Amino acid sequence: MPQHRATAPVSGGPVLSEEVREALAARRPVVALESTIIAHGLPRPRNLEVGLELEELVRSEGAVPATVAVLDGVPRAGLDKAALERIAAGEGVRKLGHRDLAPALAAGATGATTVSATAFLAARAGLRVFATGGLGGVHREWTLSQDESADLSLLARTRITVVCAGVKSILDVPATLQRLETLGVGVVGYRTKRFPGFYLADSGEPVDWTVEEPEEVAAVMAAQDAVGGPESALLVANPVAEAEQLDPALHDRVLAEALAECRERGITGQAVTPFLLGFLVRATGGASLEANLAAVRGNVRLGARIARAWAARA
Ligand code: PSU
Ligand code: MN
Repeated sequence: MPQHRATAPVSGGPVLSEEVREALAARRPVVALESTIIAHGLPRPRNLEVGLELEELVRSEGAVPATVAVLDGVPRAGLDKAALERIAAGEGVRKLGHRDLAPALAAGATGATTVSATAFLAARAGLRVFATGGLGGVHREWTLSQDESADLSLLARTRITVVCAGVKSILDVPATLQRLETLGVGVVGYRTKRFPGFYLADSGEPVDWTVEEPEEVAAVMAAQDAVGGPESALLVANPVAEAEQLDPALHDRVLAEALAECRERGITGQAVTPFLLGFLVRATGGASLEANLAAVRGNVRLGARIARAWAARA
């Protein structure tokens, strides 16, 4: 594998590793990966293994991985192993949404990028496909907290395809789908008519559009560009296999406990999502982690296939 030597940023975008830069220049398939899931979404030390595994998974599907993060105030797409290790170590690694990028850059900070920051930086670099686990969205009790992830509004104004297992089930899924509609973010189910529920194959909500193959996703992407209008994203909702999902009864019981504990402890803001995910891992004896990983792996594999189909059209 070539060493990921950094090259100069392209018109203010993130600094690209040599591997990513060469792939983009040659119009070979590239898949953006986020780093918040590594730094704040998964327990250590498993998270580093997962970060490396996801990159290998992209390569095994014939695409180049571009993990996005900010290191010492420099936004990067394509991390070397040392950078990934720093993100996974978590010490002093901030959680960076899109709005946090400028302060982080100015302060020379190191941080993991959420979906909103990753999608923004990836699009800036000219990447079109991004794979993650579950998106952020509208939190339950939104009427009290007004907590809605910045992922949604950023995706309303960023031309990128995000492969996800729906939105995290800790959220208010119907409200999040409604917001995506209002914001004009396209959603297609991959081989499903049901919107996936992150740890679960089915959130209980329908999707309006279904595609069966990566080439069909690429066709939707091309049509998005052809039809014009606001530069919004496309969500490809890819369910975890039913055999690998979390037991739905266990999910519902433990989630209720997690939400109650979060409320009791007065946890708010950026800390909510990592707290709930961590609680679920502990309370399910690791079963939620396995379902989470299965979902992410499936998304990364599909992301690579979509990136290949997209590159084949160019
Ligand atoms: N999906 C996962 N694990 C995660 C996240 C998503 O499987 O940790 C992260 C993503 O980075 C997403 C963020 O953008 O959680 C949402 O955080 P918030 O609700 O604070 O916006
Ligand atoms: Mn939030």
